[in-house]
Amino acid sequence: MLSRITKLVVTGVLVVTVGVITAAAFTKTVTIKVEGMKCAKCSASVSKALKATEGVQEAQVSSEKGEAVIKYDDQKLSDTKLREVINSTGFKAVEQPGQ
Ligand SMILES: [Cu+2]
Repeated sequence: MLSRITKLVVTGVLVVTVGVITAAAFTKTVTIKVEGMKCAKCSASVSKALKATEGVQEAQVSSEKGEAVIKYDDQKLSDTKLREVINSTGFKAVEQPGQ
């Protein structure tokens, strides 16, 4: 029979493991092409809007590449919502097949 302490430790390890796996499973990274960004101020405003969105964990926006690389929580957000956020800043998220 397992001692009480062993049971507690096993339960604790399980909870942490499941938590880590769950967090990783719900994190998605997407690259969205953005039209209309001309300088660092443009990319900064897109980046700011994205980071202010609940569920966005990381946003790297480049005006030179014309794209935004976004790491987000799949449970809270969708790519459609991210495009809406980008469009709301006055720039245009380009629809890409297969995303
Ligand atoms: Cu600009």
